Amino acid sequence: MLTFYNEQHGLHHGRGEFFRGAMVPCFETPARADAVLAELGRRGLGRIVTPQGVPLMSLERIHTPRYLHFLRHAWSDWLALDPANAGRDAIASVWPVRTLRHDIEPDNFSAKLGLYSMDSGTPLTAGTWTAAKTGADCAVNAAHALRLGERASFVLSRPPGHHAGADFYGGYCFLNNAALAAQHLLDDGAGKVAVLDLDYHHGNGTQSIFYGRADVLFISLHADPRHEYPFYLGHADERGEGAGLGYNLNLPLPPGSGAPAWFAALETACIRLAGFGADALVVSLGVDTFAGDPLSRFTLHSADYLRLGERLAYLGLPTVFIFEGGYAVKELGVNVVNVLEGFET
Ligand code: SP5
Ligand code: ZN
Repeated sequence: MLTFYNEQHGLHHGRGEFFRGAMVPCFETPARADAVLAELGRRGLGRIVTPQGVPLMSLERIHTPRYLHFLRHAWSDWLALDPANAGRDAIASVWPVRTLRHDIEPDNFSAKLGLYSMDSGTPLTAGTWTAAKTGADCAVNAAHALRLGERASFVLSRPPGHHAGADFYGGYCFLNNAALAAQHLLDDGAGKVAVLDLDYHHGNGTQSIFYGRADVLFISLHADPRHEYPFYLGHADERGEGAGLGYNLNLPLPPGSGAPAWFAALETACIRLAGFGADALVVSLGVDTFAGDPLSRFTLHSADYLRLGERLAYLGLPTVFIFEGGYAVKELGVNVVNVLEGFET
């Protein structure tokens, strides 16, 4: 297994996120990726490499030029509003809900923040663009490695990606690494690619990006959005649209679900995957399904992640693993590396 490690991930470190009207420390911290890197080293699981930078054109395969332009210039625009903003993260305070227009980008930067974001829990910081871009480099490089003959690769990066859509950020995510990897596999010659999203939260960004397409099958196992973030997407009746009808499968589970229910849903996912006949697989690997996760309410245990890796290997597909959520920092390394080790053995 080849790991593409984002050495710049620490440049994205939010000071806090809004939660029930208060600023609380960010759950999505640099310590998360550090913990996984340390465990990879302890277990000696394959080589760790640095990605080559990819052109912005590769990012435009998934994200709109307008959104990429916003993200790239966001921090300097934020500073231009008020020099004192250097000591504060950028968070939106107004959003264009139903009946308000999305087609005109406002000049006001706070209004731009609202146009391009979906929540107040995702601070944009001085190093966000650099960290996210290097993460995207990792994703495209990891996809390319499969074409060069690797059976599997792992993107060890943060911020995560699966909540980010073509032109918005949220849920701690800015650039959709899983979508970038899937698109690169197709651009490299794969005919069909499957994305399996195992994060506790529904991968609304990835779903929305591929919703109208039949060349990418999106499957997500997650907590029922009636109760959990991202709340407004991820229901079982979302099956795709147009040419993409039948190529989106959501398997929501009630909060509190444990390994038996979760692995049963995984079997449903694997059956659909087998029927699809993908040339390659992208796994959005969130381990916030862990019993000890501070944000989440599933109850998987560390040993379950070994079993998960073994089940994924049995699909027999070239696979890119992408690190997404997981906030129990102490057990994070073991849980993530257990999946990778289960896959390798
Ligand atoms: C990638 C990923 O896992 N994103 C998740 C974003 C979730 N954001 C909402 C967090 C709500 C905070 N809830 C705190 C509960 C403390 N018990
Ligand atoms: Zn999550």
